[in-house]
Amino acid sequence: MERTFLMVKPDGVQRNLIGEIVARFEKKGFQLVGGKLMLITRELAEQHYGEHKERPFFGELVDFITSGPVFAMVWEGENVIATARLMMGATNPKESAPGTIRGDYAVTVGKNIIHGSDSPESAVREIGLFFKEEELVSYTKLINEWTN
Ligand code: FUP
Repeated sequence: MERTFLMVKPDGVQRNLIGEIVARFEKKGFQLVGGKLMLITRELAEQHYGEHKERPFFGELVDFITSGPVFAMVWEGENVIATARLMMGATNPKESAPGTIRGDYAVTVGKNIIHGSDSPESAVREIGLFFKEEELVSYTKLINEWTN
């Protein structure tokens, strides 16, 4: 079953959106297999956002993501990587549709509430950066017979 890494960023935690975001993915029919509230070190932030190292906003991005607690999660389900990206909305909230998480709750690209892996390769890399294998729990839910 496909897995993705999702994270409520410091702005989402401060704005009390953890529950709302978890609820959206649960109600959609995806399954939470790992989750924790944590502080990100600068080292982890620089690894996580390594692909943006040369971008002008890299420093601000690292400052922001390390500025307060985040809620890191692993979710499982059919096509969860692409579907979670759709549910998040476009990176820039100026372009994210109403009904998406960023479309409903975010205004600026710098503070856009949620991160989600953008490909199967990123998902594996990011899950490995944030979680140990023993922190992830696979289990069967009977309700999946109604959604899958
Ligand atoms: P996403 O995968 O949607 O999180 O978007 P990106 O990987 O392109 O960008 C990662 C983060 O960098 C975004 F969440 C916000 C930040 N960013 C900026 O601050 N300015 C930009 O111009 C682009 C991205």
